[in-house]
Amino acid sequence: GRKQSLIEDARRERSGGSAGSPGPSRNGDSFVFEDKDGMATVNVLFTLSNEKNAGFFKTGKIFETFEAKLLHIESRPGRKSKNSLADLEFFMKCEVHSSDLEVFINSLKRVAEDVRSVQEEKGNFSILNLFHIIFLMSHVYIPWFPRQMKDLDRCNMLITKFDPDMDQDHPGYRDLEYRKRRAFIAELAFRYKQGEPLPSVEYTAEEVATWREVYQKLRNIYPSLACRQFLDALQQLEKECGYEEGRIPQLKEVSAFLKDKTGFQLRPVAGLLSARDFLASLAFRVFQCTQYIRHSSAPMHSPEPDCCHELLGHIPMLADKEFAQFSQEIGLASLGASDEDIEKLSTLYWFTVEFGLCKQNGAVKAYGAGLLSSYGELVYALSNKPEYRPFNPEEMAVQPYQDQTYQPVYFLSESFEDAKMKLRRFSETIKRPFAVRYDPFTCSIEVLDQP
Ligand code: HBI
Ligand code: NLE
Ligand code: FE
Repeated sequence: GRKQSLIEDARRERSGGSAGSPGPSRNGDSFVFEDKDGMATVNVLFTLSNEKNAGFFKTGKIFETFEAKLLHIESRPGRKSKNSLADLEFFMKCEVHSSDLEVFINSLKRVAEDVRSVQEEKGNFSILNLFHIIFLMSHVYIPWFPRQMKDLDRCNMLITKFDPDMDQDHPGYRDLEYRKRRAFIAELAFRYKQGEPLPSVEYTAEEVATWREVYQKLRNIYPSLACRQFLDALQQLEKECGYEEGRIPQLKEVSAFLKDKTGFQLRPVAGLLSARDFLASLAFRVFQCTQYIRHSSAPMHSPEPDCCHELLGHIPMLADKEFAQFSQEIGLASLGASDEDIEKLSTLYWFTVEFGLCKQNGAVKAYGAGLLSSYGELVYALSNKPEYRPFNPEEMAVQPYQDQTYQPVYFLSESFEDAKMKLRRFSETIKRPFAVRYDPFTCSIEVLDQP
């Protein structure tokens, strides 16, 4: 039955026949049962030997990475030894994306011995002790990460820090009107699905007045304190994108502007996101933007992001090619990283993208968005009060930071080029059992076997 049709299929394929049609086929060395929707079911058989006992952990990682669905698992003592768990032969039936199949099998070959894909396997297999599997797998958990742009709809884990409904110190805590407004704007973000047109907000006169105050004060000091890339982009935004003190720009128009400049695009977010979700979207050149504005009683500094911070701090910098690439690289390094490494990357992000300083023509200038959107901290950071340290990712990644008020220490880079190079070198030290690459044609992440 099945075997016969497999042989027939292989023959047909060789003569250039029914390639791609559903049903069993041979893909390289693998026997595959292809589904219609790009998924393939494959039976793999492999041995994990004594010395490579850690192989089982790694096998689990590979399954996680490729989002392989385990449909069936059995084990039996391996051929070499008959007595221990350490030398086991496994039989697994699993479902993977057809396009990943080859890399999937190759990855298994790196951690296991005698990897074969078989049509069916009979023998004295037994179902492996479930607790044993759970125990082994629990050591190798690779966090889920988005692989396609639409997966960003799942990157929505909010942090309740600085929330006006929860935090008694928030300037809006006692202002029910403000909290209602925040809830309304948050709802727009909750409903948003990737690819939809960005929601517009009709800002009230009070909100525009806050924007005006922030814009005017900052606009005056930018020429002497902001870096060249920022000033260039701001000028373009004022000319081409309606940036002015009398009106809060809409995400929709700003996103279109950025798309043309660096391919970055925006999506609305309800508030502070988990570092993992926030960084992951950068891998796709997607920037998650809040749309509400800070409370009118504290325009010169806010510990949380708001539209002043996004529009004045981040957007001009994201219009710079060099900086856009720098941001995406932090994002790519974060995909599937351990919690520990996410913490390091988000600290790096903090001291660069948010609070970075750089030298330009012998003077110190700001490129960090957290500085460029806070009049109070921008003036402070470029005064002689804070401490400056040279750009050094190893040191920056573990430097404790301040997220309530001004930073006690800032890191000063020689240039963006230099920062990018050092960051790239640092991300190479972050170990993952796979590599990732962004495919700009499909806007998706390719997971690659480590070279
Ligand atoms: N969430 N919405 C939003 N905006 C940010 O700028 C932001 C975030 N979450 C985490 C974060 N920034 C940084 O502190 C880094 O941890 C990535
Ligand atoms: N402190 C910044 C501001 O007031 O605009 C916001 C920082 C968000 C991380
Ligand atoms: Fe920010």
